[in-house]
Amino acid sequence: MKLFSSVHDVTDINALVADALQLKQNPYAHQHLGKNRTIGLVFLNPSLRTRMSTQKAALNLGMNVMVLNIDKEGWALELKDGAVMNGTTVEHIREAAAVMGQYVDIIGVRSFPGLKNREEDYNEEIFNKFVNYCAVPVVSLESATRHPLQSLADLVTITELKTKPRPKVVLTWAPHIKPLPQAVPNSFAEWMCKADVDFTIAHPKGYELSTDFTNGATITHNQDEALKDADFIYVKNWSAYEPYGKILPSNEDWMLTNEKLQITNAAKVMHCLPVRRNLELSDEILNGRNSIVVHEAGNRVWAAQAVLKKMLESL
Ligand code: SN0
Repeated sequence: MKLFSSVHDVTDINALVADALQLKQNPYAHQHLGKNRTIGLVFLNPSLRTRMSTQKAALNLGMNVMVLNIDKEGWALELKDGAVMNGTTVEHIREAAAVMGQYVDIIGVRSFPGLKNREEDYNEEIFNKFVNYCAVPVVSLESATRHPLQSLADLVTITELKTKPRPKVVLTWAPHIKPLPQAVPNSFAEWMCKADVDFTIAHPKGYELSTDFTNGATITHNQDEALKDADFIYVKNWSAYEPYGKILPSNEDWMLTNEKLQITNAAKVMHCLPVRRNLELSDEILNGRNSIVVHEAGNRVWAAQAVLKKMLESL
């Protein structure tokens, strides 16, 4: 595997999930693969789980790890071709990415969307520049439109904890005070549409995701209807796709509570984290027995390790 940027880069998602669960049983069995190999993790935005779980995954495989918080510790990066760099940017992404490719065998990149220009974000301009200029395999650590390592960990978690062959999985929109990317819900939707689950998306009117990601899902504006008999509930806020990056007024009643869980099949509640308590998700759920958010975050290691193992095998 030379690129992991979406579900479309994976030939068999069930096999990849099985690999991840196998690695969870036996984390250190492939240390020879990473010997004398280095991964560089480049962050243009904050991270806790992605950073630590991907480092851990690489260390489990015997790799060396370099982390660069390029937004804070690197030279201010110019992204536009043809720019006259007489302002605040110091180094062009063409040189920066190419040079990093000289030092490492695999690069991981986190590049959030600006949420201003939809075309720029949905063309993945920043992420694709890294891919084009670094000349080594690239793994997405969340790009403008997707978070595939998160989605793989989510599918690993559902596969591990399901109690029936084809569980009902519901992605439900949650309130927030800041416009957040569509990357996590886009990505979760496109993985679930390929997985062996019965998949429903619930959101208030106006929060329709791009149909490029939701093809095959049942979509409703009625949260109660969606939650009925759910086995897994995936809670996430996102800003509108149209008008792009905007928050629409008054949907506070979409926060999940214990009362709303009554109509589910004792659903397990998931969230990619970080979660804002009592805004996106109530204390009672996060502190209660239905929440699996920490378990889910733990599985980030095995998802990342399954992907890095595939990349090392193709070096
Ligand atoms: C990011 C997002 O894509 O929604 C990362 C999730 C893994 N989340 C945030 O930016 C949260 C920011 C906040 O202020 O709550």
